Parts: sequence; C-alpha cells; structure tokens
Amino acid sequence: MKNAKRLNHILIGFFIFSFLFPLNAQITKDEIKEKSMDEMWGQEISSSTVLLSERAKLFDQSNFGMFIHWGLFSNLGGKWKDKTYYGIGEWIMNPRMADIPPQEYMKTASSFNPTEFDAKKIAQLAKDAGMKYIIITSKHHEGFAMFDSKVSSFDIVDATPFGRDPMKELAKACDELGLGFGFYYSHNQDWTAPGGTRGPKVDNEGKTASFEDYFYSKCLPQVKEICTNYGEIDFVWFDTPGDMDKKLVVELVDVVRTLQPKAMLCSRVGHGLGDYSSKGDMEVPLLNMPGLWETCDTNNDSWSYAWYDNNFKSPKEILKRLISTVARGGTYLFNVGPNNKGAIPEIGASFLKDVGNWIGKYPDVIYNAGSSPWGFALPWGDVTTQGNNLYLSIFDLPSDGLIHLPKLSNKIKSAQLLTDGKQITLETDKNKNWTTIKFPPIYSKELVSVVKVVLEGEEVKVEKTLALYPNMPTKMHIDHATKVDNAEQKSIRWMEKFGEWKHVNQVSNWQENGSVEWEVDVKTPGLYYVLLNYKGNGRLVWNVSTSENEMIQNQQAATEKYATYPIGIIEFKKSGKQTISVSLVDGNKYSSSLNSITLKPI
Ligand code: H79
Repeated sequence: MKNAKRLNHILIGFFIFSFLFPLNAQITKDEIKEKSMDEMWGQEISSSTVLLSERAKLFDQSNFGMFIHWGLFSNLGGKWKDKTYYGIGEWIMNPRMADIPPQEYMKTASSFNPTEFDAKKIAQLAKDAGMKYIIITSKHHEGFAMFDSKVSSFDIVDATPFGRDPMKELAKACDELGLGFGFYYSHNQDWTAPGGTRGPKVDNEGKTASFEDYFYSKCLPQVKEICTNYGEIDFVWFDTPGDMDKKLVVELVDVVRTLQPKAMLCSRVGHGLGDYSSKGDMEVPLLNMPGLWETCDTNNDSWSYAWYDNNFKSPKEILKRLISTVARGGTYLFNVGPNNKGAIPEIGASFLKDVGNWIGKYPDVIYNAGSSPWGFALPWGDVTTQGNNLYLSIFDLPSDGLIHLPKLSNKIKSAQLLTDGKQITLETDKNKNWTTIKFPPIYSKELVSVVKVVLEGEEVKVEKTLALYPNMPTKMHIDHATKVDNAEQKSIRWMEKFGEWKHVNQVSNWQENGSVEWEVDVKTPGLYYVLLNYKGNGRLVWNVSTSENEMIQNQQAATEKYATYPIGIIEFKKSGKQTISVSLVDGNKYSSSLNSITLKPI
C-alpha cells in the first residue's frame, strides 16, 4: 500500500528534483568539493522495481533501524598522543586530523580489548528503542576487520587481545530477538591496505599496489566472508564509492546478490546499483521524496565514539527527526558508537529507551506508515498515515490549543488524542477548507502528542499549497518556493565540525530583479512580522512584497553564518491564496544567501 503510493509519486518526484537541482547551476570552488562529496556518497539508484519486491519489506515497513560505528577508532576515542581531535572520530587517521601513519595506527590494535561488549545488550537496546534491524561497521575506511577474517590478519580476532568475533555474537543476538541484521563495509576507501583509496601506495615489499590489487586481495574476498559466515543478512551498506570502476562495483554486487539474495544494498555502492537511495549524512529532507530512501543520522555529533562527545540528541529531537523522515517517505537509520570497551554510552542509550517507550505506545505513527499528504512538515508538527487515517504528531502545541490543517477536503469522522492508553475525542471545526482540531486545556504530557484523525472518503485529499497560520510562526524554506527568478537556487552543505554536515537549499547570486516567491493560503487577514534567515557580508537591504501590493523594505546586518533578522510588519488584507516575494535590493548580490522566510502573527 505504501509502496504503490510511492510509485505514483516517482515521476512528479523527478520533476521536483530537477527543479531543485538545476544542472546548469554555477559551480564555485567550494561547490567542487561538495560535488565530489555527492559522488562519494553516491545518492542515485537505477531502478524502482525493488520497491515491490519481498526483500524490500523489512526496510520499507520498519522505517527505523540502528546503525553502529565501531572499530579501532573507537579505542582511540578522538584522542591521539594525549591530544584531542574534534570531529567525526572514525576519521582520526586522516591528515586533516591526527595524521597517523598506517603502520603506527595498525599497532593500536594490540591495546583494543572491548571486554564490556555484550551483543545481547546491544540488540536488546535496539529492540527497546523500537528499531527493527541493526547495521554495523564490519570494516570502515581504516581497513580494520571487526570480524574474523581469514583474508587479512588486521582483524579483531588476530590482532587484538580480545580475540572474539563480535559480529558473530551480534548476528546471533539479532536473530534471537527477531531483528534484521546487516553489515557496513567500506569498499573503496581503505587507509591501511596497499592500493586502497587513500591507502599506502606500495605493499610491504615496496612494490607499487594498484586499486585492483587491493580489490581482489582484500575487498572482494572480505565481502565474500561477511556474506557467508553470518547466516542470512538483510543489508550490505557500502559507503563512499568515489570514482571506483563500474566493472568492479558490478563484480561486488554480483557476489552479494549470489550469496545473499535477500540483502538490500544502499545506493552508496555506486553506479546506481543500489536498491535504495541514501541521503547525505545527517540530512532530513524538507519535501516528500518518492521511492525507497534512507536518512542516516547519529545520536551525538560523531559517528564513532569520542570521549568528549556527549552532545546527544534528546528523546524529543530523535522522535522529531524520525517522524519527519517517515513523513517525507523515508526510513531513519540512527547511529550509536560503542566505546573502547564495547559499551554504548549511557546517556545516548537511555534516550533511545525513551524513544522506544514512545513508539511502543504509538506504533502506527512509524511502522508501515505512509508519508504526509501535505508533502512537508506543518508548523506544529508532522503527519504520517495508515490508509486514510492521519496521525498528527504534535511537536509544538500552539498556546491557544488549536491545530489547523490547511486545505483538507475530506470530512472528519473522528479526531482522537491518543494518550495514556485512553482516547480523548477532540472537537473539530471546518471553515473554508481549513480544518481545526481543538485541544483540551489539560492534555497529554507526552514528548510528542498524537492525534488520530479518521477521515471520510476513499482517499486523503489535500491541496499541497503552503498556508499562513494565525496562531504560530509559518516558516517557509527555499524548498517550498513556487518561483525563483534571476537568482541562483542550489543546495549547499558545509561542515560544522570536521565531518559533521549541515545541509541547506538556498538562493544566492542575485541578478537584476532577482526574487523568490512563495504561494500561501491565508487563513486570517492581519499583520504579520516578517523574519528572514540568511547569510552574507556587510549590510543587506531586503524587499518583501505581496500580491496585494503590500510592501516593506529594510536594511539589516549580515554575517557569514545563517542568522534570522526581523525586517518589518506586513499586512495580509484578504484571506485565501496570495503570493509573497523576497528580493535583495542592495548589498553583496553574489554572496547573499537566503534560506527561509518566517511570517509570525502578532
Ligand atoms: O561512516 C560515516 C562517515 O565516516 C562516512 N559515512 C558515514 C556514514 C563518510 N565517509 N566519507 N564521508 C562520510 C564524507 C566525508 C568527507 C570528509 Fe573530508 C571527511 C570531509 C572532511 C573529512 C575528505 C577529507 C574530504 C575532505 C577531507
């Protein structure tokens, strides 16, 4: 049911995609780096036939899985020779971090003894968190096999005092708890194997090693091992294909297809040969996307354990990101990083249990849930579906307790607040296509409140225009714009800390008469504050105008980081559909980058 709907949306999805990412966008120096990042991440997939196949079910229906980054880097925990390196911990070897020579790095295996590793406990945590499968790093870019490998002695059984195969234990624990299981394997990068990408150029005898040497002596045989020795596996999650030859990727895929016909491959295998598409690291998209896709995200800032990183996402933040990913049509793969002892840090683990408790009460919000008929998040929260039942997840209840649903044609049979095992019937009201649900003054103290709305009619009918809410700020991103004229729209990403990505779809490079336009349905006429979120330099003069010819213009400062500035107050005189457009009147036209506009009722 969910699948069929997704197929219907594929064509329109491609249309939106090409609109959002025009091929002729001008590429700056920074963007070149980002373009190669896209190639590394390998976001494209070639076919959608897998959508309807049996083996896609686990992925498509569970919508929530556990990702685990664990390796030798976990033993270092972000520190090398008494110095701390901030950023994604699994990259500590990299020249831009501690710059550790391969031979020296390999020696650290002798002190890796993760005696607190408890496969059953980890699998139980995944289950308690409401996750349906685990995908764990069998070999990351560092080249160290976290499984018993006969192909290389740089593995956890031969090179460490630990001497056990934790992957065997975890595969078994998952099986016993009815969880799916899969491996991450870094097929292109290998920083310690001669010939691997970013690895040593010569072998131990000083002979030049080619990528094919690495591929045939290590990568392919190790992938055979992980596909042979751990029973049936559900996923092989290759990463960062870079510019790997198609011929080799095809060979690798053939091996997986032969040995593990039920395993799903993510798009990062490269050359469009994956079964589902993987978004950029830590990226929850703003608009619904068709097809099978996944957002991978992590529970703090780093993927692997780092001693200082206790910036764990709160249970509510995790739920928001999970629900919004499902509401956009995707699956959420959420990462934890066991430490040098093999244990998952306590704060992150306890937050996951809170998440699981919540999902246990509201499973229909997540499992086998369909995407939001609105196509994007609404100001108070987000919407997932089961058939034509809507599940409203309320992240921020407006102070007047009114939840507005714009442009829903269906009549409502019932609206119930699901709380503490009880169902409280809520009053609803319909006025010119705006449906309003009234919360009682005392309501659930849940992290996220859930309202189940049962609709009349065969299917959900929603007009996907943006709406201006009378009781909450309405934030509109560039993704939601209906028109961009004489300015350049493109997605950019940057790193906050080393390897920690942020993503924004923005407009810059403003030409004469450049403007961005949004169409909104106004519920309540009146005065609204206008706030713009942008970056740039110096001072910028912005103009904001509506289709009723209301206009404001003002100057504000600009900084190199995105920030929100008030521009003034604009009036909407009539209810119904109107447009609002923003243009840059004065200031650095090339660098001024607009991210969003917020309209806030007074
Ligand atoms: O396993 C996690 C990351 O280690 C891995 N994918 C997730 C799931 C990943 N590998 N590469 N990337 C993500 C892209 C990151 C590239 C960067 Fe760099 C690493 C940016 C900064 C450090 C390479 C080196 C590009 C610039 C410097």
